[in-house]
Amino acid sequence: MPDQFKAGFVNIFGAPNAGKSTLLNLLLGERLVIISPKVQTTRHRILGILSDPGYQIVFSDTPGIIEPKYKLHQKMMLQVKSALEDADIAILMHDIYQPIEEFEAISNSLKLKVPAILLLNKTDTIKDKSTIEGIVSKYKEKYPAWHVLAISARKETNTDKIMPLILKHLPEGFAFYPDDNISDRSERFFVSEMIREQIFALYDEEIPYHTAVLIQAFEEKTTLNVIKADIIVSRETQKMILLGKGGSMIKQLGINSRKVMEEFLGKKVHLELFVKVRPKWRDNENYLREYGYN
Ligand SMILES: Nc1nc2c(ncn2[C@@H]2O[C@H](COP(=O)(O)OP(=O)(O)O)[C@@H](O)[C@H]2O)c(=O)[nH]1
Ligand SMILES: [Mg+2]
Repeated sequence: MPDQFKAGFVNIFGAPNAGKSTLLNLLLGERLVIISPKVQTTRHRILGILSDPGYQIVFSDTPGIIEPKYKLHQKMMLQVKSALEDADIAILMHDIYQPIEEFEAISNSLKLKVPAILLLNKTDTIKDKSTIEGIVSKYKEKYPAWHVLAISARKETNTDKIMPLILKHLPEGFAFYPDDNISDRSERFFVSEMIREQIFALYDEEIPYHTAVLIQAFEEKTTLNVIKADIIVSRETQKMILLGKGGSMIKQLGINSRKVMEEFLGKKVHLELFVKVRPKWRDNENYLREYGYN
C-alpha cells in the first residue's frame, strides 16, 4: 500500500517582525509575500500553497499580533483569528533575543489546540552557541508539548528540520487546491503588494502606515501588462512627500515597483501611479472594504 496523501493548513503566527513572511517564502521556495524591516507590513492573511505528489500544504502568513489602535488593526487581528480556526498545525515565531515573557502573552492569547512548532528565529544575531541552547531549553521546559527549534529564516540555518516536523503532523486528506496554484490571491493583489513593499523601502516612518494601494486597471496585452494604481494616503502633506520634489520620489517608486512586477509576471509592465488623499481611511469602513481589507 502506498502512503496516503496528506493535506492540511499550516498557519504561521507571531509578533510583528518575527520573520513570518520570510519563513513562508523560504518554505515555498518562492518570493511570494512582501517583507520589510518595519513592523505591520503584512496586513492580510495570505495563503501559500505547496504541492507535492505526496502532499499539499496550505500555509498562511498572518499579520503580526498587536493591540489594535485603528479599525484597520482590528481587521488585521480578525485575519489572525480566522487563521487560528482552521489550522491543522501552528507555526509560532519569536525573535530568539526577545524576552520569553513577551512570547507568553502571545501564546496565551492564541489558546492553541493543534500541534505547534515554535521557531526561535534570528539565531544569526547571537554568536555564542551555548547561549542559544540555553534559551531553547528554557522554552522547551515551558512548552513541553511543542517542538522547539532555533533557526535563522534569513540565513537558512537549521531550517531543513521544519518540513519533516510538518509532514509528521500533517493529516491524511485530499488536496484543497489544484496543484498548480501557488496562492489564493490574484496577480492583481500581488502587484498591489509590490507597490506597498516599495513604499516601505523608499519612504520613512509614518508614510507606509498611512498608505493603501488600489489597482484600478490590470490589462493583459500580448507583449506587456498595463497597470494603473491609486496610492491612497490620509493627508495632503503625505501626498507631497510621496510625490517628492518635482515628482522625483513617485518616479523612483514607479521604477522600483515596475522592476519587481516584471520579474514576477515575466512580462513588460507599463505602470501608472496616482496619489489620492482620503482622510482617515484607516478608520473608515467603506474605504477599508474598497481597499480590500475585509
Ligand atoms: N537577522 C535576521 N533577520 C531576519 C531573519 N528572518 C527575518 N529577518 C528580518 O526581519 C524583518 C521582518 O521580517 P518579516 O518576514 O517581514 O517579518 P513578519 O513581520 O513576521 O512577516 C525583515 O527585515 C527580515 O529580513 C533572521 O533569521 N535573522
Ligand atoms: Mg509579514
